[in-house]
Amino acid sequence: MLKLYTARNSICTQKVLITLREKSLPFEIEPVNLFTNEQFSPAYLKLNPKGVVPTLMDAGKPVIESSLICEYLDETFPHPPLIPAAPYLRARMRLWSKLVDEQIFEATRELSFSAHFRYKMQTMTEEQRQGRYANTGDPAKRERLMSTYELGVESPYVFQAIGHFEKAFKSMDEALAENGEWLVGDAFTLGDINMIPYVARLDYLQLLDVFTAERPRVRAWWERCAARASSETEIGGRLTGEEIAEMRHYGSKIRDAVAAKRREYLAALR
Ligand SMILES: N[C@@H](CCC(=O)N[C@@H](CS)C(=O)NCC(=O)O)C(=O)O
Repeated sequence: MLKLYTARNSICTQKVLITLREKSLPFEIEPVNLFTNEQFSPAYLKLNPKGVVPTLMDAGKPVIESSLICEYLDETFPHPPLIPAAPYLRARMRLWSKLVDEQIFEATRELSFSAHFRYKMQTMTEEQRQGRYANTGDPAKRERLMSTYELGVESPYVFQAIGHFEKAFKSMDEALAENGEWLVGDAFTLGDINMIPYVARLDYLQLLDVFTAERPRVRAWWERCAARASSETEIGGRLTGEEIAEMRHYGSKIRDAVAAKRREYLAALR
């Protein structure tokens, strides 16, 4: 049986969960609590040396990095296919996972931390909080975490996040203008799955329409994706009412600031 190490409400894991569900694969969940630093336990670091979730275990072997896990699942369990057959479309599909891995994951993390997780981090002991910063082993990540914890929406990383999302939504709008319903070719693929959790998070934080109010094609794409059984079950279906209410509550508080920073970002473009 496949086993998935994950934390509650982990955006990176959600794309893996959707992929598993689209393929009707049975799996079991092994919970990792990021707020007590379980991701840095020696046993977990052996499986995932980066100290992050998700990790998929297949026949006792770890597969890490959510985009790679999704591709691994598609190659191992090819039906229904979620990677296009044509090499050109595969390359187009991978542009979306590259975008997420290079920019959109961090953009979402920074928005979530500045809105919401910084308050959860206040419930950690000072020792746990310092442990989380120190254990990342990556000075750039540590700097980003500390900045969003301390400055919230005023962190410069939030401004960068807004710029990254603005560019991503522009690219999505262009892809949908060309393809119609989905981001790559004429079928639902890992291209769509890669973007779903990050758009869902903005939606829960009440920040999505800041970027999509004037992008009806993207809104229609999101409605199609959100209505899929895999997204409903694996994102909303795994959250408690309290978790959803918290995201809405804290996200709404930074909404005006995010909209103002987006206007500032757009005004600086020539
Ligand atoms: N590129 C990795 C990122 C994984 C990642 O950062 N996961 C987050 C949860 S969504 C995590 O485990 N964070 C724990 C930490 O940073 O301490 C992937 O896509 O698998």
